[in-house]
Amino acid sequence: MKYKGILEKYRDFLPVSEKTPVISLLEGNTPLIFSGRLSELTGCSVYLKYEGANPTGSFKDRGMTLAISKALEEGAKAVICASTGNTSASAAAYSAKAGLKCIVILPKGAIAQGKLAQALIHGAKVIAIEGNFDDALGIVRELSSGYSICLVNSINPYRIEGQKTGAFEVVDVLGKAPDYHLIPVGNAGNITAYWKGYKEYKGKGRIDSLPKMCGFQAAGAAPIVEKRIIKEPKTIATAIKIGNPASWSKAEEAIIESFGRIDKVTDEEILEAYRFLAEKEGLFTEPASAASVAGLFKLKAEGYFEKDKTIVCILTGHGLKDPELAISQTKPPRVLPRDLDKIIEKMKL
Ligand code: AN7
Repeated sequence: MKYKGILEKYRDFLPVSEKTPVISLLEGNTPLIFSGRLSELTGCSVYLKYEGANPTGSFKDRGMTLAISKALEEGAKAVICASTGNTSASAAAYSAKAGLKCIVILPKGAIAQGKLAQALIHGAKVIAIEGNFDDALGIVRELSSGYSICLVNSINPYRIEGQKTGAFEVVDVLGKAPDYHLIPVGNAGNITAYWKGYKEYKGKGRIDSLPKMCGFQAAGAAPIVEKRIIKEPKTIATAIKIGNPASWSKAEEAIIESFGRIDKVTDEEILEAYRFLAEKEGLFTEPASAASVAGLFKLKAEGYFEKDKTIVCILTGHGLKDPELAISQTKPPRVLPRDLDKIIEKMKL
């Protein structure tokens, strides 16, 4: 059957009716890639779900297809979001397709270049504020309540509904639920959504067991781990530089109900995993995405995983989102004259 995006594929699980004008860029259906190296390391079967393969390069498209379709169905003329970058890129693209005005509030200077480029080129009205993501979210909450603009941050329940389809895809490929589900945590919408998805599949008898949900925050932005609001979050993983997550209690619920874990990984650990994924797995992710694999290395070192289990790590966004970071982590190319001998001499493999 021709692939038509997550709203058509998982229609029975989603609040979509004949009246819903489906706005889709054929998101979802992302690769679940087996990792031989990580499997050997852990004694488990490890799979990496490459969400960077979504149309705007991150998992946000799963929630945005539904949020924008419903906004249109409900007669909205404009949508608004605060963002560390990916939400705004996705909102801008889906709004462009829907013919909706899109307003984006960003923390100034804290957005990776690729994401900013996306929001701008799709024609969103982009405003940078002097403040962090949490300040930006506070502002859009106020604006959307007073001015009949539809809020498309993950506080919007349709975002979570759409994103839960990630869990359906994992199960549909594996034929079962994984034993451990590792995922980066920022605003905590995605861990909430995956947990909801797994539970719904179990409710329908599609799986017998549920995974342990293991969420990873950046060490300088780990409010859930430290059980306190972080006023000035700090991390190179700008996507998850969030000090007061909107879905905080839902994330805690997922972790407690699933007997999982919430933990933090340092920027060094994130960068190590980021480089590992690029150099050994052929997967270019943005740094926030590598937090799940940084978490895998950390839990493995602690002896957390039982043998012969199945582990899924979610790689949330594409590496091209943050080209500056990739460049900063590598050596620039050598410049040589147009001289074959000199080039051969330097080619030393
Ligand atoms: C690549 O775009 O919050 O825990 O405003 O872009 O569901 O917030 C992005 C979050 C992980 C964290 N990985 O997911 C935004 C935004 C990437 C991300 C997260 C984000 P949540």
